[in-house]
Amino acid sequence: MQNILIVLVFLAALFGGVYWYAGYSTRTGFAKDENQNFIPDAWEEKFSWFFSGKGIIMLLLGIGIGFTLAMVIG
Ligand SMILES: [Ca+2]
Repeated sequence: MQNILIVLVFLAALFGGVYWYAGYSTRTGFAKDENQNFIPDAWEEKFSWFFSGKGIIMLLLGIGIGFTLAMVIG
């Protein structure tokens, strides 16, 4: 269970970092974002599901972390 928790926390941090970087790089003009949705256009073609599913992905990770944390603690 502890390994699952570590993986989930790692994924949440990784995804959070990617979402943050997408917003940061487009806002600063570092990445091309012609349609102004704060997702680098280069990523949008292949990973649009990853951004459109942001809410549900982070929600599921949060639930998963809460569940495994409860199992680990007690
Ligand atoms: Ca875009």
